[in-house]
Amino acid sequence: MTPELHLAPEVAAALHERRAVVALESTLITHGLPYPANIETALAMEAAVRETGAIPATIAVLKGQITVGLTANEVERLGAAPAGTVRKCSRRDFAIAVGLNEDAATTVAGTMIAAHWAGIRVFATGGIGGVHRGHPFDVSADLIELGRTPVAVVCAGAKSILDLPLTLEVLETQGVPVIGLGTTTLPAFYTRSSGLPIDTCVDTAEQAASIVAAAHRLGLGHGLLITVPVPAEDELPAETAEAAIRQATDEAEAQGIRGRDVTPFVLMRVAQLTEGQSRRANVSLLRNNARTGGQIAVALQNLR
Ligand code: PSU
Ligand code: MN
Repeated sequence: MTPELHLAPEVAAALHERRAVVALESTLITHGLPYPANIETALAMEAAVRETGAIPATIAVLKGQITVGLTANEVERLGAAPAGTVRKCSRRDFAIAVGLNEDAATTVAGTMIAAHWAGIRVFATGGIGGVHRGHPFDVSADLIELGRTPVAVVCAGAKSILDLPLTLEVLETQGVPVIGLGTTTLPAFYTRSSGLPIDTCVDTAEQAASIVAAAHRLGLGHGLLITVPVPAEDELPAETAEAAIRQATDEAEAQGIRGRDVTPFVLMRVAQLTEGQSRRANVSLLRNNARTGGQIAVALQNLR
């Protein structure tokens, strides 16, 4: 195990006792949601995991230590940091953040890596990165990580700020099964369906866990994407989401926003443009995914 890995005592004990643990990411705290909703939502996700009987482990790099299981104070410290001061940590960033003793917030890719080092098999978040519209070479490292790190990522699909058909193509190339829990199509974050078919649909957390367990037995080394639509009562009208996304991506283009800054910029603009509407959907799906991740992690332990 990497010497820079620090497990919170509760997480270490839970893993030792083979209890269910769910990883949670920190980029949604520093780059995905505004203060103070970011802190409230991160803590609400932890509470939702606990309600299922699983233990939450929010992951970040704190002063160069890869920390699995942040305290509430640590979540607040990251969440209150001024925008742009905390590094977004994907695979390529670990060496920099650790080498320079930085605070850094782990993306889906970064969180998968640290979860795998710690021995955590289930991770819940909102949406994954993907292939950017109009920029088919801007492929999120999340997709490549899903192909090479055996962690199940529970999410509400991806926002249609991305090219969702191309995103599914890359997942196929990387050998990542895309599973719908209660859906036959890829959810599009704010809206329940993108209309794009995925690999299989299961109805229960137990069935999802059975697929995750099979993936581990087979040992092919890939991750899994388990997609869950936003709860129907909090879904955003598709036209509202689409109009905001179109405007935000056009602005990003016009302002020459590039690389790692594209996703945070577009997320921020969409939230501004749809005001309270997107916020409700966002918080609702995050809690729902955390709860679902907890149920899958518990079912996975019960299979052992
Ligand atoms: N999509 C969201 N909210 C987020 C992110 C994506 O709806 O907070 C974050 C996740 O941490 C994801 C990262 O891993 O953005 C992807 O960034 P990029 O496209 O630069 O790989
Ligand atoms: Mn990118």
